[in-house]
Amino acid sequence: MPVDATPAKFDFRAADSRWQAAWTERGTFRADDASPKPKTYILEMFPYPSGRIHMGHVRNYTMGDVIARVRRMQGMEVLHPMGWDAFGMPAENAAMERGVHPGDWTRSNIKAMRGQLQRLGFGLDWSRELATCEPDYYGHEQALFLDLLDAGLVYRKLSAVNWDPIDMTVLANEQVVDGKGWRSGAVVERRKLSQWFLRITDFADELLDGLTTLSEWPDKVRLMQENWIGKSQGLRFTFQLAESGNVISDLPSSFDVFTTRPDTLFGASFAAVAADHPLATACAASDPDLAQFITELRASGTAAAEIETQEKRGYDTGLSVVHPLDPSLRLPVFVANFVLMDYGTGAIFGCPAHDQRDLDFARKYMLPVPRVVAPAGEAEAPIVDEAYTGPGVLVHSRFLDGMTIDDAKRAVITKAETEGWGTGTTIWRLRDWGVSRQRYWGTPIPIIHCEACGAVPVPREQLPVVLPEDVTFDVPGNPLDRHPTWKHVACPTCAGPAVRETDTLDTFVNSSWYFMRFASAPASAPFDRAMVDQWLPVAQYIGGVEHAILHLLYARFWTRAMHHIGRLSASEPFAGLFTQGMVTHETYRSADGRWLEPGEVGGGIERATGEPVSVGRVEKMSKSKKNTVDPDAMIDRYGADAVRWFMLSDSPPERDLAWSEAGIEGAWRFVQRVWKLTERTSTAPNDGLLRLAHRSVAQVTADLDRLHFNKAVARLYEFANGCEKSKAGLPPEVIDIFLKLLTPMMPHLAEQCWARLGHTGLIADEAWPVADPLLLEDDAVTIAVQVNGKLKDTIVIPKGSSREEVEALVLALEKVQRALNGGAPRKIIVVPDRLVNLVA
Ligand code: ANZ
Ligand code: ZN
Repeated sequence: MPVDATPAKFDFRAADSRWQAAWTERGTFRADDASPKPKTYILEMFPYPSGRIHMGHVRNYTMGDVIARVRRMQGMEVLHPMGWDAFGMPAENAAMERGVHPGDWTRSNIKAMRGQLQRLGFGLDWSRELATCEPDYYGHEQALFLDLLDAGLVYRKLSAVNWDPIDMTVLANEQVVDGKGWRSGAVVERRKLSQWFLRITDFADELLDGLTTLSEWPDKVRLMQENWIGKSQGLRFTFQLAESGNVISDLPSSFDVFTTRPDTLFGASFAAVAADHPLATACAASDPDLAQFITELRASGTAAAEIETQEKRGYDTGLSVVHPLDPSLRLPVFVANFVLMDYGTGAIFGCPAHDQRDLDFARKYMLPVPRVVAPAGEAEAPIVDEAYTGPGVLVHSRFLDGMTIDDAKRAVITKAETEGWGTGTTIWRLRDWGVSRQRYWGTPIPIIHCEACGAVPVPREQLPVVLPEDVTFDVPGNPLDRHPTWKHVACPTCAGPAVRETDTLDTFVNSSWYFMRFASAPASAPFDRAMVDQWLPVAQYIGGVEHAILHLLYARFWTRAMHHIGRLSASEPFAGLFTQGMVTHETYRSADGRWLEPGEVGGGIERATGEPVSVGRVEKMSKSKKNTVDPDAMIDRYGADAVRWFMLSDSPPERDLAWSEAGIEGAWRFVQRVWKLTERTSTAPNDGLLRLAHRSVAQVTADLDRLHFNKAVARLYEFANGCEKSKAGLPPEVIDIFLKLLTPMMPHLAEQCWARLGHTGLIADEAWPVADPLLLEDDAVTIAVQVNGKLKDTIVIPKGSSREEVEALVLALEKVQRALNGGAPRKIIVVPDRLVNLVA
């Protein structure tokens, strides 16, 4: 393929499509399962096919592509696949709003977005593309669900759920915002439904311990997971109800509470149970006001985060309990809105002085606030509106007085255990994973319900259970439920009339194993163990921090569950994780307050009206604020490489990147500068440029290894500057190195220049350059070594050596040891890269 050697400008329109075609034709980025090379798996979180690619995707996939291309050039067999997280609500919303079928909507979005990704020239193995909404994916998911069922990791239980009365679906706690459905905005209700659960809590310990092995994960993500799993040590103990005048039938004689602060037991001033607690139910049977109160609590929001912010409300049952450490003390029993039924035992003792929720509650219901923990000398300091949760020793606590919090905890636990009223326990914040969704566009749960036989798994030979296509969305609710025929089947066990489960699986199930299917996709099984073992764990996973908890935890659980049932060897799915920042942009508003798109604004003026525009904050690109920039439009204007380059420049990858016209134009100019550079070849040796080239190799390689893309970009600018400054032309070795380093970031331009220089193969197939240590010596500095200000010696060390390194080297010098008479200096003054002065 000869390249015209003369055009003055890089023609990205021709080059982009030409090289994309060349890569496809040669299968350049196909991963070979049988390759003898070391294997590595680079993955970006697969997109939801919402309609169009946005800049956030471009940034995410560009980063992954750079890593994948570098690893390939470094001689590894790289798996870098792409697919579609294709089930979920938006498709059903589109169906409801616009009457399109969710399948048609999804598949046409996939087609459009695939085209967009291909225009960016990502080195992806498209032969492994998958979409979770196709039976050849979700059918295997159904098989895995049945495997987990067989292994006892799936169960069904009646459970209270957050019910969105408009979307007619169950919401996860995190989908409830201020007591309202995150999408519909409807006030969320509590309902009891039979739901399927996965036993993620069986793996709580493993999931927590496993975090310590994930050294290539951001600390913040590990911490978020740790908090989500929420292991706490505490005491579970029994409160005996005190004798009371009015006899309520069916009243239990005691109830259990859970506390993480048994040390504060003498600071208790009340006990409280959740609205759904059996004690509350029993009392409500003969107390209509309480029954009314409970109904009100159920109607209000139930997400944990929200309960934190709600006003504390309680109802005094009139009952009281006996204090376990002093039978002469009594505590009143409330039903309270801030006590959750599904945490601990659904009941607490309240210690207002040392728990903010309890304090708010105590102030409202005028309960005492005795302090029992205080820093030294503050035993009598009153608690005002802030509970004291800091360190200190126990006060006003009889046998505990003077103990530290930890000692007092142990003392109370020991006492409870010896006296038999409580036990030390570990409890977890993590709940089992409820996977039932009352939606159409998801994986059908492969279960058949029979009056006689109960819940019967669909026989494996009948998988996949395929979603019916003929469904309607004209009324809210689940179309599978009201489909005339789909759900009516014969029971696999007794052949009697039975109905299919009409709930579908949470879409997080789809994304919990897609990376396994990428690694191996036989027709007859979800994946092949030997094949998956070759690729997993993913070496580098890249995605948004919004998935730091749920997706990553579920994928980790699924991997462990698969490991547990012997389907693969890995126990963690993602060895390395990187969470990239968002792409942001200025926002604009017209004189009359409308949001304006960037394209509607020019020179501070709204193009259509000529009115001045107010420039708002720089925010995450979003459709609602109209501050998005369409990747396609930018590729049309500047070409794929300039867009890719800009996505990597300017900001560290974990930070937000502000899209700007100036930024993309700068990238565009750089493309043209590179094009010009390749015109200036020469055969004359140039030692300075050669050194620059090798230094750049060392730096860019190290930067990319650490995912410091912006630094690698800056090095390449430096490298290009150096080349331009040189009066003579560029020696072939220098320009070759430059183009190779550029390839992962600007692959089309690099290929075009490579061909222009007369090479016949692809630069993508070239080996990554290796720095020659002899040419890196520029990086050494000579340091003067003084003792008491007098020069004793000089040493040559790498530039930028740390104080510790320098000190160690200097102290080992014979001349220095002699000058110090073998003693240690009193002080060492280090002027980095210049001198060291030892004061004896
Ligand atoms: C008494 C106490 C005194 C508490 C004190 C805290 C501070 P973490 O750490 O998040 O696990 N609690 C227990 N079960 C609850 C439930 N079902 N709903 C609401 N709150 C509940 O939280 C454990 C603490 O949260 C427990 O320790 C209990 O209050 C409360 F100075 O017991 B504590
Ligand atoms: Zn049956």
